Amino acid sequence: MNAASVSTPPQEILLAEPRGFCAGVDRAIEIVERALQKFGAPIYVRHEIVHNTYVVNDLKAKGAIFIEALDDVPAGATLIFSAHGVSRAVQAEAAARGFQIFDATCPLVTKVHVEVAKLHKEGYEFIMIGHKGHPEVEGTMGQLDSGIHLVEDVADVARVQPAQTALLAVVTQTTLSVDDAADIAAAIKARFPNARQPKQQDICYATQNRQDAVKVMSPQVDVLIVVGSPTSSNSNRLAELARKLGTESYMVDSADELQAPWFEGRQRVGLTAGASAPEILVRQVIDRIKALGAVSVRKMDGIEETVKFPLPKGLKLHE
Ligand code: 0CG
Ligand code: SF4
Repeated sequence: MNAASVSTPPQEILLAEPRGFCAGVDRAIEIVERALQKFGAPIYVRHEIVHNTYVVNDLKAKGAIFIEALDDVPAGATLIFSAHGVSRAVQAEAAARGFQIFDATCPLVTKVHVEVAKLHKEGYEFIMIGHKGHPEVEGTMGQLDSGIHLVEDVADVARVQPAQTALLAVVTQTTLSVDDAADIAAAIKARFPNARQPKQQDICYATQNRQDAVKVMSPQVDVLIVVGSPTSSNSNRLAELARKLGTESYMVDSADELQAPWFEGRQRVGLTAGASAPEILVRQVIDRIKALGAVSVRKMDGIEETVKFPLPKGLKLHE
């Protein structure tokens, strides 16, 4: 970078397509909103409904109470499970306590739960590719009492010790790096050639599409901004992917976190958002980058998402 370019303001913002809310997040937020309208505050939500600070604060202001332990939910309350899903133990405990329950688990996460239960009945043991401690991993692994082994990377594959290898199936978290998951799946196949891979990738369409858009955009920009909260797996993967492709990248929870030096001498700024990050934050980020000197915004071409999931029963206002 020469001295002249250091003072050049960013000229153009390139907007990734698709970006932001997926169908599972839309549905999960709608479930909380409707429960608040229909039953009134407070509505209890187990874990952040989706991993986004703005969304959680907005729902808190409307009367949602976010908890981790069911002990913190009073008798007779309405309880919503987050989009990431819950274990069988949490489901059973919530039912035993008699809460009115609405399940905002994304149908694409539920699909993995159903597959695990079905193959378990057939005698399968599982290797799950995912991030330890992530609520979706806890929920999916918690579909069974035992027999699911977590691998986080290729090195873990060498260490995993299934009780048998004749009936072994691979499942994954929905929001992983597509490329890392493929490498880990290949290592599993090399060590356990019989292991059954998911029929269709467990990684969801939204994760795949947002990563594909970053792959197209990265070589065309000098820096990539990802709107997303630190707890959001799929958002983190977008910034990480850009960096792997050699593009400087920063993830921000809101426009306030943007730093002027990131844009100095950068002609093109890429902008995307994780599946849990609302468009209002993207607009605020655009305004801030414009205030720092960007003059235009250009939307990239990308595939249009039309996926929509139905709401659970019992949430229509006049039902
Ligand atoms: O990406 P993860 O799984 O951490 O979840 P987030 O809430 O950010 O987004 C989609 C969902 C559920
Ligand atoms: Fe569902 Fe994928 Fe969205 Fe998660 S990121 S809520 S799995 S569509």
